[in-house]
Amino acid sequence: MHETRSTVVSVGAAGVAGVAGSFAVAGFTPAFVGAALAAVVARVTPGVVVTAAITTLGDLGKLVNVAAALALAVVLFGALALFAVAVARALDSVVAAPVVTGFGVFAVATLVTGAPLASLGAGVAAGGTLAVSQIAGGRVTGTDEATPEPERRRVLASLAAAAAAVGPGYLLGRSRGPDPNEQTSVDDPIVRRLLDEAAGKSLDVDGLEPLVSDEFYRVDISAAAPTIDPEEWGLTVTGAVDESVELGYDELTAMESEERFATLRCVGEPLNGRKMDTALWTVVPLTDLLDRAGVDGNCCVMLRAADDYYEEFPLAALREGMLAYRMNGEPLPRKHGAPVRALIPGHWGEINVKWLTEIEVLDEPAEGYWEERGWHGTGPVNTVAKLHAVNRDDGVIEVAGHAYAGTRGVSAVEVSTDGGETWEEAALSEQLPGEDVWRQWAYEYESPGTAHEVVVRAREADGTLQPEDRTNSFPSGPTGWVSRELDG
Ligand SMILES: Nc1nc2c(c(=O)[nH]1)N[C@H]1C(S)=C(S)[C@@H](COP(=O)(O)O)O[C@H]1N2
Ligand SMILES: [Mo]
Repeated sequence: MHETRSTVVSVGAAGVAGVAGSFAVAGFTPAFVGAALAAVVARVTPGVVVTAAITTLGDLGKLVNVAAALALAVVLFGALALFAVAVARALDSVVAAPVVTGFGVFAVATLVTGAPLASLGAGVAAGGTLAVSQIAGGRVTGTDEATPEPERRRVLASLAAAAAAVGPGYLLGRSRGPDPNEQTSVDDPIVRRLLDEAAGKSLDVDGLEPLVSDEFYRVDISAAAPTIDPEEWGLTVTGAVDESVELGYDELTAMESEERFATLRCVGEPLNGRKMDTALWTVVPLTDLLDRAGVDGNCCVMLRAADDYYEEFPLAALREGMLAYRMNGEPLPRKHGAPVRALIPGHWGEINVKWLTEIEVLDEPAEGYWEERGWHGTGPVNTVAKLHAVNRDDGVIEVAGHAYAGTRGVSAVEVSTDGGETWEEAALSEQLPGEDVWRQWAYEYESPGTAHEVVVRAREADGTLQPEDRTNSFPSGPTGWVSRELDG
């Protein structure tokens, strides 16, 4: 079947409008067809490719993922529109093409997202765009020999209709983006005092993040964070327990809580990377809940989340774990797992499961999401001293960074300015309360006037020196001393 250019443009426009209609209603949430497809694409992409994307592209990988998903959504909806045009020709019907497009897009979007309301937006926008282009073209079935004028009109009308859907659709969807939670800060004097303490203990070094991170990194398997109404949220403890228990949000927040400083670090980050941050979390320890369920056996647990993420690790680690529902005095932001996430002291970020919904106690080990993709990120973090700030003032060089050793604690950071020949102790920020929190270090020295290599290494609380041998982040997290070549 020969397709005129105007047909291709109009079905393409319908595809674009469909995606825009979905975004208009859903915003960037899992109900948006682009986000849902991005999650599907990420999940079916082989582990080696995902790992290569993480280690080489970093956050750009996410962008590529979303771009691919958007293209896929447009092609999918466009193909549906093309099919609808063919049906309309066969039926020789005026209304068939937009109607079949609308229903088809609605049905497929609902199938992909499980969200009929946002999918309705997709269907209406796609069907509407096709209707506009058909009316403008002055024909419906497209079987006639194309004459230049209606052809042109049809192309222009299609583009205009798609633009009319994309512009307002984008604005509407974006307005749904902001996290309503993020504005409502809780005025708690204990939180205030602890945050002030952290600010006071932070070293005053240009270009060095304070002890409580200004911006907390983010790692997600899905492009769009789930949106969970706290009133609808529930956590179940299931599996090898005497009795399954369920916990609601009001019940959780009525329990006795603690304020805890804790650092998280991603196993997939480069040695001197930026995926390590600290916050003050409002938490409820998990022990009571586990006791209530009556845990049998002593093996492991699988934590499951609303984004279909799952991670398995030893029960012993979970016994030290907590449920966190506030971050720096504000309700846990959506992107960090609202309404409730797990915090497992001293362990790699990946088992700190966000949007937590289920704790299943297992009799036998199993593999989590990242372990199925080759990672070994369920254990304790590696010790690291990072070098992020270099300041120069009149022949004096100041280097600084953060050091973290999980619950083993950091007692010293040592700096070499001659490539590891000789070592000096850096100044350390005072320890914040809590045993799972990083420290800052800073060191000033007279510039040698020539190029030189600065190396940093941390010591744990018991004096253990951070291992020197370099390994990549894959599969068990990066190891080795950070070093940097500096000019004189
Ligand atoms: N449900 C869920 N939890 C998750 C993830 C995820 O993709 N989904 N990512 C994990 C990883 S790999 C890390 S490093 C931390 C990061 O937490 P943050 O995004 O709050 O910094 O969350 C972990 N918890
Ligand atoms: Mo991670």
